[in-house]
Parts: sequence; structure tokens; C-alpha cells
Amino acid sequence: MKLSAGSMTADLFGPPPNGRWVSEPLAEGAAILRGFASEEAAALMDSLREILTAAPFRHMVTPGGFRMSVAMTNCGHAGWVTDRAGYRYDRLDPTTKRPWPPRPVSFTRVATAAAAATGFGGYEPDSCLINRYEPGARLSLHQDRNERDFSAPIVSVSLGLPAMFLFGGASRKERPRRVLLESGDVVVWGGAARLAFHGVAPLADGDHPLTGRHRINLTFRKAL
Ligand code: MD3
Ligand code: FE
Repeated sequence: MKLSAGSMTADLFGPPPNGRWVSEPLAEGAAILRGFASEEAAALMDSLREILTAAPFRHMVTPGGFRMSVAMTNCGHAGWVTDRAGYRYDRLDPTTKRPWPPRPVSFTRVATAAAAATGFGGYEPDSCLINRYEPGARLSLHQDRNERDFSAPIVSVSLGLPAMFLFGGASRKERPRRVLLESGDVVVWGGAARLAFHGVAPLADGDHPLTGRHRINLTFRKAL
């Protein structure tokens, strides 16, 4: 199905890579695929552990000098980084001065299948930002505008503890909607939603069989 206004007014059931999922329209260009990655979640976490041996999570610093409460790393051809010099994509991990680890096949399969299921065939992201939330960690309202091409969607995969996602509008003034994202949920953000303000409320404490006291979020981007 193509993501255009009115085309996804009811819940839709579709063929997953395996298992079952349900699609909820969220906004023009955005859809939540509830449980789309549930069957793959353990395999994604196994792949993540390998990435972390080469590129561990780290708390980056914003241009304003604040340590981010969300710990981050990346895989793929480019990684999102921030430091006192600004936000950017870098082909090298600033910590190791080496390229980011390659993107695991399990990551690619989920991202391209989710994009295709929402009308974005031929999705070829070159970057995957990996966020780790601990209880209390949050992401304040922002836009993702460091990518070269806004016509490609961002695909996000939630794993582990649930989080309250804040989905705003084109302006910071619009009061964000609150959407709970749970383990296995995949969201495809394209069209007008691609430049919407968004954030994550402070993570509630909990214990998840897959991630313990953490939430992991993978975001696939076409950055270069
Ligand atoms: C809506 N991450 O890394 S993922 C980020 O849960 C980020 O870790 C959040 O925002 C997280 O930049 C949200 C969902 C997401 C990602 C990018 C978007 C939603 C988006 C870009 C535009 C609109
Ligand atoms: Fe974002």
C-alpha cells in the first residue's frame, strides 16, 4: 500500500518477513507496523552484540556541551555523531578512527521489508544509528535534518523496554502526540512526517527479557 492520505484509515494486516503484524496509520507518510520485527528481535540483538565489540555505546556531547542521556553507536557506511563541533554523519567512528562496523544482514532485511510494506520499494539506507536508553534517558524534541536526501524515509525499530514516543508537527509549537512504542514495533517515517518534530519521554524503569533495563532503537537512514 502507498502511504497517502486516506489510504490507510483502518488497521491493515500484511505478510511479514515471518510472523504477524498490524499496520496503524500515524500521520501523512508515517505508519507503525506493530510487531513487525518481533520474530527477528532476538537475532537483531545477537547482531548488535557483535557491532558493540567494535563500536561500543558511548554518550556523545551536544554542540552546546551537554552529555546525551541516550548512549549511541552506529553501523553501516556512515554514522551520526555529535560533539562540540556540531551534528554530522561521519564515515569513521571518532572513538576508534575506524569505519563503523558493517550493517548486519538481519538489520537490512527488516528495514527493507518494512519500507517495502509501506510503499517505499528499493529502500537503500546507508546509515544505522543505534540508540540505547536506560531508565530516565530521554530525547528532547528535534528534527532529523542532517541527511542529504529527505525523500527517503527513516525506518525505526524498537527493542526491549517500551517508550513513550512524542510525535509533533512541522513546527516546534505543535503539541506532540504520545505514542507508546514497544519491542518489535517498526515505524516508517516518510513523506511529510519525515521532517516532523519528535522526541522520546524519559524511559520508565523495567526489566525486559531481551534487553534487561534498556530500550534499544535502530534508525535506518539515507544520510550520504
Ligand atoms: C520522525 N530516535 O535517533 S525513532 C533519533 O526512539 C530519534 O530513539 C528516537 O529520534 C528513538 O533521531 C525515535 C523514530 C523516529 C526517527 C526519526 C524520525 C521518528 C522520526 C524522523 C522524522 C520523524
Ligand atoms: Fe530523531
